[in-house]
Amino acid sequence: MRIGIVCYPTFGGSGVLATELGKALADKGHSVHFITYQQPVRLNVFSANIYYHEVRVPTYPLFDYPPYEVALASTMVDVILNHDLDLLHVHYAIPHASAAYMAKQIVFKKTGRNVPVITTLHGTDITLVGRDKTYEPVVTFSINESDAITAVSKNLREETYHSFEITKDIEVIYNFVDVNRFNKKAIDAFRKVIAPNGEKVLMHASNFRKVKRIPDVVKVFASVRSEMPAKLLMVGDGPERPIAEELGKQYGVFDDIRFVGKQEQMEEILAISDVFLLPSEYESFGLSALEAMAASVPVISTDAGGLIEINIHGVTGYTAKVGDVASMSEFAIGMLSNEELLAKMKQQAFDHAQKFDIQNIVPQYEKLYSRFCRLEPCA
Ligand code: GMT
Repeated sequence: MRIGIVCYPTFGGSGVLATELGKALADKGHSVHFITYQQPVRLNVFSANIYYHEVRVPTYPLFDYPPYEVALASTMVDVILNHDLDLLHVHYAIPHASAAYMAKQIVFKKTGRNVPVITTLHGTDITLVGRDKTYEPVVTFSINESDAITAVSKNLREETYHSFEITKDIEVIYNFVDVNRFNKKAIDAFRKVIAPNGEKVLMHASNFRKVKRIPDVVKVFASVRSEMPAKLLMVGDGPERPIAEELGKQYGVFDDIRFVGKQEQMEEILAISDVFLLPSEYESFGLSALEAMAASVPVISTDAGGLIEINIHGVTGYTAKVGDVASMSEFAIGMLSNEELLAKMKQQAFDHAQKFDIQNIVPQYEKLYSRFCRLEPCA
């Protein structure tokens, strides 16, 4: 099929997932057209089946806010017409679903063709930004106008029904991970640089926004550090970083924290980690936790949102209530000070990640697409 994928090109989970999906579909012989304002970070391969269409947003002195959505919809129209796309799959509702609605109407007016639009809801487009009264009417309308709607967890599906007047069925297609890619042996030299004396390595990865509760990461680490030699790897960057640094100093653990910035080679960093911390206020899914599990790293997270669908308490790691730093610390210390338990949890985390392997999930999207095939058998 010829599939248009619209996403944010940044390190955020929705962009990562959309890019990995596009790459997997291209590997399976589909033509995949990425439509976004910048080369997606994970689009780091060459494939004859992958096309990239940059959305240019011309500026003009009158525009305090250049109209990205208009430029996006116009680019979608061009790509649909020039490449005869079979469907558009948009990731993250705002503003992608409404831009797709606009593009669909324009193509219909021009050609009489109804291009199917599939919207995948990812999280904050529903639970945070989308609920804002400024956006809500357009978000509700454009979700309802989509030909198919998917959510990345059962929790997100329920949240969507709860917060918006959705008149259609929302299907759950879980996020996925390429287990083969993440199932890596640790690079000894790298481990020696980070933990030269065999310290335990804790890790957190995110965009360091408030919802991630970065201070809780540092507090849990400080508790662990008071019991054993340990290091904390902070991957990513964002507004809460200065707070993490400040807290690290306050707790006297600053020298044991390494901020490694935004990284593409997550598998190499995960391979030297013993525990992954994700104490978020909310996660629709928690793709970073799944990537950790695929690398045999157990997860200590909150039980918020869809996290409990991914991280099984006492099996793949542990979950605690939001803000319950004491329990999360206790779980981390318990696991890190018991080699047998740690090895068992690592294995169980890895085993559970298989359920979300790319090979199991991508066919679910293909099956969804095939409902909209124009040709039989679906090309
Ligand atoms: O919150 C982020 O880290 C970014 C955001 C995004 O859309 O890029 O992530 C959301 O989508 C991810 C992929 O489906 C999920 O794994 C994250 O849990 C979700 N974030 C939240 O719900 C806060």
